[in-house]
Amino acid sequence: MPASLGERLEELRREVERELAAADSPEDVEEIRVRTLGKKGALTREAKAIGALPAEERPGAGEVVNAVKNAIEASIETRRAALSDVALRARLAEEAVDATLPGRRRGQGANHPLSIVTSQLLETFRRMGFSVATGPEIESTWHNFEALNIPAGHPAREEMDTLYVDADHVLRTHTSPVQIRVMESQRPPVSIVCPGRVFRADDPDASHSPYFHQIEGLLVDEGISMAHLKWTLTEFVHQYFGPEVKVRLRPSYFPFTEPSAELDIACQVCGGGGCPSCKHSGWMELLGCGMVHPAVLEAVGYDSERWTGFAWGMGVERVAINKYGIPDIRMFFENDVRFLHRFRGR
Ligand code: 2NL
Repeated sequence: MPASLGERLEELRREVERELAAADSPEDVEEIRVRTLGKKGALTREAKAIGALPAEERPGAGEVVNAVKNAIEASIETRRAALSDVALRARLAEEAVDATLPGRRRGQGANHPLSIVTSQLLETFRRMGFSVATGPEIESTWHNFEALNIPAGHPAREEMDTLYVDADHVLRTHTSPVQIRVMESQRPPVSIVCPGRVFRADDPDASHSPYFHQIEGLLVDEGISMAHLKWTLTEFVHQYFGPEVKVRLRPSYFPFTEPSAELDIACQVCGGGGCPSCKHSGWMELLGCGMVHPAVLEAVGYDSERWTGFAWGMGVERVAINKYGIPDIRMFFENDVRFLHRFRGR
């Protein structure tokens, strides 16, 4: 005797339950659903066969097929949810982070001593009314030399001293070209300070580096004399090094100033009494300065009969070496953290 519709459907339901129990991913469950409830599925085939039954048997058969279909759909849904949950838990376990682990410590930074000294010096000049100007490190020979009254053939232009980029460009040997650029771009009065890195063709040793830092200053106006130079730079020394620090000017020579001078201050190590660091003179050289040469003013288009000015240049490394007692200029550029950490919190 052939199995009844009810028996066949009950067998199908049990078969599906067994397969669902054996499934171990949501994809397996989907495959079972298509094979059972899809267009060509086993249950769909039984539902279609109802149409061929005698009219009085159809309602009963429809009810049985629907009941089994609902039961199978519910089982599939339950199994799919369970397996999705398992997949999610597995992923969460795999990607888990231990939020209680201590974080990685970041090393504490510090300002570089040259940055500290540069900002302190600039701040002092700012308070006295100077503006800060900067410019390029690669300069034309015009801005670096000619405009500064250093003609072709001058020894300072030799390749022994100057790093050439090409025939008419150099790595600037001072920050004076910044002042030339400012004067070219505006009429007097001018009062600026120019910080920056400069370059010389020097082999490094304890007191030489092929790059170092300068701050130059320039003031141009009507009626400016050596007296203004002396007062301004003395006031700067008193503000930066202390109100009692003695100052003296000695005659010197620069191609871009006339007259020119060196400014010395009382030795900061011994206070002026004499010690090995000032070679027992009681003085230390701080900067070079002078009245801007008329040829420089004319080179930027200023009338040197009407306008006069003074200028100065100082080495930032020298001030820092003095302030912190640093024995070797190369220490500024080695980036040894043990050296840099001395300046933490300053
Ligand atoms: C030094 C000497 C100096 C200047 C720099 C200057 C700039 C212009 C015109 C005239 Cl645009 N002068 N600068 C003047 C005198 C000395 O530096 O020993 N520096 C470390």
